Amino acid sequence: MLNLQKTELMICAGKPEQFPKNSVPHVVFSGRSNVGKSSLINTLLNRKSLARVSSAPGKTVTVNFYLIDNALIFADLPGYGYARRSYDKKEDFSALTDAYLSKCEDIALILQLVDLKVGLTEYDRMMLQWMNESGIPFCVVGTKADKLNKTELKAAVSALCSDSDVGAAPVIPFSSLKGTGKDEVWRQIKNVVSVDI
Ligand SMILES: Nc1nc2c(ncn2[C@@H]2O[C@H](COP(=O)(O)OP(=O)(O)OP(=O)(O)O)[C@@H](O)[C@H]2O)c(=O)[nH]1
Ligand SMILES: [Mg+2]
Repeated sequence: MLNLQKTELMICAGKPEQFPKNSVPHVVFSGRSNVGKSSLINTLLNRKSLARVSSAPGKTVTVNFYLIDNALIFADLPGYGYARRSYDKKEDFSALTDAYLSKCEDIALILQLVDLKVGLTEYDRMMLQWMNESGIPFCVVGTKADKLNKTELKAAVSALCSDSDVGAAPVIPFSSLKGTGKDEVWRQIKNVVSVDI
């Protein structure tokens, strides 16, 4: 059994040399700034504030690696698409993400987070197309489900399910406020990672 209590922040990597190389499977959290990546990590690990949740978007500017019970890594990517960031810096951040995604051989699953109220952005589509080509398993996690009523939620989820860039990937509605979707996200992780969770 994976002991979620035994989770530590390994490193906030600002350059590729700092990426961990310990052959532990990685689950990657990708999505635009403010979509809820850090909140999802906290919810999955039953923590209030392990991953820093930002009041202002664009706070996570490093790839943050969390090691869970020496058996699994959660990689919190810098949020993309934050308009107020300067052009140069934005380029830097995507270079860091690119280096990680293209070089890391331990990525077992990517969770692509999409705000259910916002839907797919241009950057989300770029990520989805890259993931489809890479062959790395991925799921779409629709965040902030608590902000939509039943009808809106159904429409938002079915729009994602029928999107050609999403393809056959699972779509999981999620709310960190209510805990909705938490078990389903863990189920998807268990599907691809051969550790006893
Ligand atoms: N209503 C609601 N708000 C949420 C939910 N998840 C996150 N938020 C809020 O959205 C904001 C951003 O959440 P974060 O988890 O920091 O988002 P992030 O994707 O890590 O952002 P960056 O690190 O800037 O890329 C915070 O104010 C959260 O409280 C959710 O499920 N429901
Ligand atoms: Mg964050």
